[in-house]
This record gives sequence, C-alpha cells and structure tokens, in this order.
Amino acid sequence: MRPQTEALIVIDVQNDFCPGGALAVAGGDAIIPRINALLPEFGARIFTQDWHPSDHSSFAATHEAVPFSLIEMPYGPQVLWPTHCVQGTRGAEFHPALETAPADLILRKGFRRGIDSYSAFFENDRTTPTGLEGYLRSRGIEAVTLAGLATDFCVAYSALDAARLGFRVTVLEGASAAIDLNGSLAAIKAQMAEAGVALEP
Ligand code: VGL
Ligand code: ZN
Repeated sequence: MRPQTEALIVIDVQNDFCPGGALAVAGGDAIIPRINALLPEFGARIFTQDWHPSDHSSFAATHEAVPFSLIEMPYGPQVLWPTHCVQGTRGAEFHPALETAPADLILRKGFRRGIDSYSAFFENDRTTPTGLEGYLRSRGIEAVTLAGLATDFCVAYSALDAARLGFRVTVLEGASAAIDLNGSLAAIKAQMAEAGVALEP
C-alpha cells in the first residue's frame, strides 16, 4: 500500500486504442493486467476517457485530410487522427478487461469540437482546465502515477502538466504503450525527464 496522498491516473484504456480499434496502439491491451493489479495500491484512482463528438476538429475526416498529417489550429499544431473514441460508441468504451469498478472518478476529455485534449489536466491550448487539478488538490493528493495509452501523447501531456502544477509525477512505462509517430516517443521522454517526471519500468 502507498500513502493516501498518491493517486493512480489511468489514461484512455479504451477499445479504439487497443488492437482492433480505430487508433490502435501496439500492445495496448497487454498493459491491462498490470494496471488492474496496481489499482488497490493507491489512495485515489482516476480513469480518463477520450470522448469526442463525431465531427471533432482532431479528426482527419473533418478536414478531408490524410490521417497523421498536421494542421495549424488557433492553439498551435495539431495531428489529425483517424476518427476515434466518438461519444457513446463501442470504440469509446473502456476495454472490457480493464477493471473499472475501483475508479473513484472517470474524467472525460476532448468533448469540445474545436479543441483537442491530450492531457487530463488542460486542453491542447495548455490553459483550458478540465477540473482535475482542483479534484486532486481538494482530496489532498500530492503525487500522481500515470499509466495507460498512449505513452507519447495523452500519458506524456498529462505527466508534463502534473509536473508543471507541482505534483510529484511518475510514469510507468511498462504499464503504458506508445504510438511513436515520427520519433514522438524519444522526444517526449526527453521533455518528461527535463521536467522532473520519474520514468519507471
Ligand atoms: C490520444 C491521440 C488522439 C491518446 C488521444 O490517448 O494518447 N492520442 N487522442
Ligand atoms: Zn483523441
């Protein structure tokens, strides 16, 4: 058991990010037994769910563009993804092997059409809050451990924001899996190390 001030944040373990899904991450489902085993150790357990309207601005189809290309949004560059995690669809549901009953809080993100939200703390403008910071602080949480999908996008952006907010942050690489788009994993791992995020196996 860990101190009650430590939270586990499980990022986006949803069907669309697992093998067979619309934006499948290699080995995305293999991390689930480890996450299930970690849940009882923590004083707080938060799950996030990527939760987009069907015409979301992060979807290539919305722009009639090629998936994995880049566009410039008012808040900066944005990767255009295959349509994924559409609100209310099977792809947006948690993977059936993930134990969701122990979750204290399920936080949905990316629900505004015009802005994506990789991080569990802020949307992609890095300023619009999701409310998670206030939730954690009002529960007295001081340290967060992150696991889930994808290491180099939603897990990493959440870790960087948590560090910026002053939480002690650990990313469990062995309980996460990466998309690794054009070297994104190595680049963001360097940024996380620089920001003081502990990368553990
Ligand atoms: C994610 C790309 C688009 C993630 C979400 O969960 O890492 N990646 N939406
Ligand atoms: Zn998304």
